[in-house]
Parts: sequence; C-alpha cells; structure tokens
Amino acid sequence: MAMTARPTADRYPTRLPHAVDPVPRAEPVVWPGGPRGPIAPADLRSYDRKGHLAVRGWLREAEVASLRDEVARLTDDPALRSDPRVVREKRSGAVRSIFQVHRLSPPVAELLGDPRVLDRARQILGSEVYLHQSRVNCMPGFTGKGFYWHSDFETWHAEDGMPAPRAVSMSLALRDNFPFNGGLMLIPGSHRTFVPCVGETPAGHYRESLREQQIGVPGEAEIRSLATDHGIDQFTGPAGSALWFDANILHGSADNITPFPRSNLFVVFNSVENTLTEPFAAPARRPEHVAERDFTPLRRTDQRNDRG
Ligand code: 6CS
Ligand code: FE
Repeated sequence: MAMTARPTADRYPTRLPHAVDPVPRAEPVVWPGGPRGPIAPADLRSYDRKGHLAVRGWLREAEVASLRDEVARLTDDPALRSDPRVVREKRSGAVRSIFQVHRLSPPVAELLGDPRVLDRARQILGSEVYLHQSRVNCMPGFTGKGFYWHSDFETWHAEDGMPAPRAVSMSLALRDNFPFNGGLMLIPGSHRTFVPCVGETPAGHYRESLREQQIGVPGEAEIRSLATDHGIDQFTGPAGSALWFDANILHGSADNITPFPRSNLFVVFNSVENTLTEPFAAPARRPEHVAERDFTPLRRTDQRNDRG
C-alpha cells in the first residue's frame, strides 16, 4: 500500500490528551472558482452562513421508491450478512448502516453522476469532486439508535487523513424524516469552528465508532457554547427531500423509538484538491469502504435537467 506523505503542519489537531481551545476554520465554506450550478445565489449564501441547506420534495416518488427497494434488497441479502460494510445496532442487531452502497447498488451509483447531485457538489466545493463515502443509515423503527454530536470532518481528518474541510454531504430521505423519528439535528454556524476532541484513537476504532461514537466527540462545554450561540436546526421533510451539509458542521440525531424508520442515503463528496493523505490522529488508515481512495473525479451520467 503506497504511503502518501503526511503534511507536517496540522491546522486541526484532535484526539488530544487534554482539552484545547476550538480553532477557527481557515478555509471557505462555499469555494470560489466553481462552476455555476443549480443552487440559487440566495440559497448558496444561506448554506455558507448556516453550513446546511435543505431541498424539499426534490427526487420524484418513483426514484425514491427505487432506492428504497435497493436498500431493502441489500438489507435482506444473505451474501452481505457478515460483510464488514454492514454495521449492526449494538443491542438489537438490526442493520444500522450499510457503507459503500454506491458499489453495491447501480441506482445509487447512477445518482452520483446525476447533474442534480454532482453539479451541486461541484458548485459548493469549487472543483471537480470524487466520492469519499456513501452509506445508508437505516434508523429502524423502535430500535434505531441515534448518533451523538460530532463533526464528520473531525473523524475524516483524524482517521482518514482528510487535510481540510473541503467536503460536503448530501443526505437523501428515503422515508419521511420527522422531528420525532431521529431527524438530523445541526448547529448552524458551527461549521466555522473546529472543535478538537480529547482521547486517543484506539486501533480499529471504526468498528466501535460506527455503532456508538465515544472518541472524536466534542466536549459538553463546547457543544453547549455553540448551541447557545447558534441554536439547533432540524432537518425534516417527506421522502425525497435532501439535506446538504458541510463536513465540519456539528450534527447528531436522537434514538428512534417510533414505529417509523428514518432511512436516509448519505453520499459524501470531497474536492479533488483535498484528497486523503495519512491519518492525522490514528494509528492506521480506515478501510476503503468508509474512506475511498479512488480519487477519480465523478462524471455526469445523464443530461437530466434539475427540477429542484
Ligand atoms: O466515521 C464516519 O465516517 C461516519 N461517522 C459518523 C458518525 N458520521 C459520518 C460518517 O458516516
Ligand atoms: Fe455524521
């Protein structure tokens, strides 16, 4: 495995032995020089300010149904039962997440090249983009456990070697997202502050963190301060709604004790100018099903016009 040079300067030190002050973000949120795209200027300004942007009623019902069918097929596939890409809930054993769905499902792979998706990612990141990670978080009814407050970038920096927060996630609701069934909560504006986390990364940490993250989470004081200053937003919307959110925004979700699953497809785009080096704060790289190392820029698969 080729080792890439690890830059000496680390602007975002984390997984430290003791708490240190939060670090102001140095990089832009919406990067200059990007192609024009489907996001309206006012929405782009809002994304820059808040760190997230919802696009409601975006995919057609038939498209969402096809993706739901794909997830059901993968969830029930006996060949995937012991596949490391399938992460199960600690207590119930229900499927919590399925990673690398873009390699397991042709309809998901096609979505990556859909101009309604790819052009938004390029517009935000200001460059060509590649796929860093895809996953379905199933949040099954009654047993779906939540995700404690975290910054995705903190993990991708510490454990995957992502240099800067020049990445964006799209969360697509495959089922209706309600306030009460684990709808994603975000602290608007928190994307402009990097919160270093306390605690060294254990070997093979992802096996635990993807089920319940305890290392790489901000301290309560920092969460309280940011939530007090900025409030808490929540993404809700019917199946087919999408949420774009910055790699460094603090977000989390509560347990789902309702009968209604909150099943969302997440795809993460990284700029080709921000490709992974070596982990900044972990003993070894994570496997490629959680952190792709094929940096080939994504190409459009269809000249479909944007409806949203
Ligand atoms: O470690 C990761 O890459 C994953 N962990 C969380 C809690 N969100 C982002 C990503 O799916
Ligand atoms: Fe996350």
